[in-house]
Amino acid sequence: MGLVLTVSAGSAAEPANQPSVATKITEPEVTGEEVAVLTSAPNVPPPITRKHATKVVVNLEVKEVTKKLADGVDYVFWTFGGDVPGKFIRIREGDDVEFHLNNHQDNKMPHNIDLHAVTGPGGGAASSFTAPGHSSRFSFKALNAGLYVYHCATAPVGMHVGNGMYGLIFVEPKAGLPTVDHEYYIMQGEFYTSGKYGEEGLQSFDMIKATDERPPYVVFNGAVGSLVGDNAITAKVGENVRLFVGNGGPNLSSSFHVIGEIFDTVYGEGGTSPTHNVQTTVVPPGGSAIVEFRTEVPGTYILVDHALFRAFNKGTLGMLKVDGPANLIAYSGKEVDAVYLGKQAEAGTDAEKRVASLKAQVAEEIQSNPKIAGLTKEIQFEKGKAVYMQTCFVCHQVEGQGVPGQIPPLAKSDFLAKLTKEDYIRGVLMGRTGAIVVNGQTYNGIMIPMNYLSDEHVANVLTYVRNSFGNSGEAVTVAEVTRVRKEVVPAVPEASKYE
Ligand code: HEC
Ligand SMILES: [Cu+2]
Repeated sequence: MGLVLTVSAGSAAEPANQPSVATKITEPEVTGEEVAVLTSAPNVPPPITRKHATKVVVNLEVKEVTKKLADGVDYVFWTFGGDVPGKFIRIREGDDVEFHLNNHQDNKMPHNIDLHAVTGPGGGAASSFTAPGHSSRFSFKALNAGLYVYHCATAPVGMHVGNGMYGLIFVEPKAGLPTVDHEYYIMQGEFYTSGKYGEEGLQSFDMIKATDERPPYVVFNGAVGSLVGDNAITAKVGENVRLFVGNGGPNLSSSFHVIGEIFDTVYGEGGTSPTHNVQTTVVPPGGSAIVEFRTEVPGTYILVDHALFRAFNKGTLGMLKVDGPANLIAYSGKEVDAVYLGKQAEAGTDAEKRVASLKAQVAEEIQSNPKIAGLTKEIQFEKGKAVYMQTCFVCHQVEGQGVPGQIPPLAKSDFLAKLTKEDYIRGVLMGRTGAIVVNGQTYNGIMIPMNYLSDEHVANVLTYVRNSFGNSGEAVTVAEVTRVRKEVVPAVPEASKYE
């Protein structure tokens, strides 16, 4: 049977280790019974309108699933309900919760759950340890209102959490929260993949990177791009938006910020006292915040972890699209632009879809057709564009036009036209210095070596550059880059290798 919540029969002065008398809390106002509505991010279950406590049955299933972490990158996520973050649970202060944790029979690992909304040792963990194909039940009373994280607490705990085992449970205060037009669920977490950011294929969990706190990915809602483009959350001008923000970690604190918005209200740390007029709110691993704002100006608002390399290079970037008439009193400018967004702007628009549709075409043509070479080049081109928008555009600019007197153009560059493929590749791997003349102008700058890019990234970006901005040329293959890299990066001398 389920656990009976115990309270100490004595007063607060009672010694902590004295055995307490088990007493079932039966509050007269707990009436009725219902099954909790659970939602996947970014959706939130509807506000609770009942004015009394009830018994709430929560059925949560643990599933180990292979899903997309980024374009071309898969990962085996361990989840509460099939997605990262886990299902959003919404109950009311004073409710009696009967919790059922089901561990799907196809799973390989035992799991459990620690809900920070539970008062009691382990937050439910000890009572919910469940082997694959089994189910556990325990009960608790929602004593404190607030927004709480839940997570798996099975050893190695960091690994279970690092694989995606976290979510939010909101214990709605008795008086409820003010009514808003939209509520969304956003939860940050890092992923410690064996490969670098963007390295394609199925990635495994890297324990050393996790211990060193060096995640290749830091994302909202379990994947790069989960809140970008068609997946963006939305609102209309003049509406009130509430975000339930959590952080699963396992290691990094989030500096949660919405570019172009000020939070009118923040319930800091997921508690119940509101603060006002906040720019950035800290959400620690295992913590949360509720943020609210009214949208005044139409456009795209970017949700970030303001530790900005995470946002622009590791994936912690989402979008809120606000529709409606311009509000020239509040703001008179243009929409957030591609230069701010870089690669993410592309991910949010067409590049990803183009790659998918081109790949599908390749699969169709593969049998017989010489068109394959052309399609492969197009795929490289689209992928290379993403690399360009992340790496090269800062200097050479979005249209390859360069910066007068400082950065040479790539657009219709006569210098570029004379380079061999090897020269191109060497330029990216080793950097460039010394005076060069491009389209009649002399430039004498420094281009940093970008040898941290993978062979595939270099091949793709050069294929893109050689076929954009008025240039045309053959594709650069991965094999060519691998060969040049061997020449320019001398092999490690035998003596200095670790034994
Ligand atoms: C930090 C700024 C910076 C970044 C980032 C950068 N470049 Fe450059 N690039 C330069 C500068 C400066 C030069 C001129 C170097 C010189 O004067 O010798 C240059 C020169 C070049 C040239 C030869 C000149 C021309 O206009 O045809 C090519 C080709 C080129 N870069 C390609 C790339 C590619 C591809 C990337 C991205 C993988 C990239 N660059 C990233 C600054 C940059
Ligand atoms: Cu687990």
